[in-house]
Amino acid sequence: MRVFDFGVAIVREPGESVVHGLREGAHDGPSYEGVKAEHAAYVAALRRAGLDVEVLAPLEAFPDSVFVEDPALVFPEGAVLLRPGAQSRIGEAAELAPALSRHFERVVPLPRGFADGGDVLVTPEAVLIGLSKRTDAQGARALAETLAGFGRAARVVAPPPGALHLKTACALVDEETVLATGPMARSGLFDGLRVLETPDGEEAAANALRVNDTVLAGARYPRALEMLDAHGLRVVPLPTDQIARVDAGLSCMSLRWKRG
Ligand code: CIR
Repeated sequence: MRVFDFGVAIVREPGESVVHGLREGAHDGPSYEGVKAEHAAYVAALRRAGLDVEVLAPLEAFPDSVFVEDPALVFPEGAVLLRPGAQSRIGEAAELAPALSRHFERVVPLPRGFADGGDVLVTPEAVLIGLSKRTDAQGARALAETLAGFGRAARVVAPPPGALHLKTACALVDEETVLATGPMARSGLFDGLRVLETPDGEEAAANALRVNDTVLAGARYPRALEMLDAHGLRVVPLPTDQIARVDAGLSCMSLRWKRG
């Protein structure tokens, strides 16, 4: 089984409060209708890729709760309820617990520290846990220990600064290849993997998502799409203009796994 072979996904509808989602920088926020439309296109793409998608109800009290990948991690062996590093997001994990308990016998809370799922990249060789403003050393170590209990080898890494999350700046696009921004490509984190570097000005394309036989990628990055296509990948361009306004990309809007 490849690490990007998935049969099931959980997503959450955006609430109207998504317009107040966290963002760094002074640009305008997204519109609710815009995020809703991008989310709908994303869910449709997951279904076309062959996944059963469970759609959870919006949570107005949590503006960023559409980004379900940050408060939890899932593997065929079980789920981890994380402790997101942004104060406004910490309660999102408990909100996911009932849905995860319906699907998994084993749902383990992160015992200490802070860690966001966006900082976790699964490669065929290991699970990489990137330190960031959201994932501290204590949380990263605790997560590595928790994953060891699942029989998963994990490695804590220190990515170059500048990206919100590890997966803001890289994605595994096939079993041997990572798509990454320049700084991430040169970081030495991906020894043993081929690295495709995002074209200048299209760094945000690195937040792509391989799902079964397709790569979901931002439609606003034509040169990155062309590069992925030239690499022989089946690419599905999706609109990301609105979610980009709250510092998000395609990896963070779903929890995905293969039924055991
Ligand atoms: C946040 O700052 O937490 C949200 N506005 C965006 C989260 C995006 N998640 C991700 O890249 N994994």
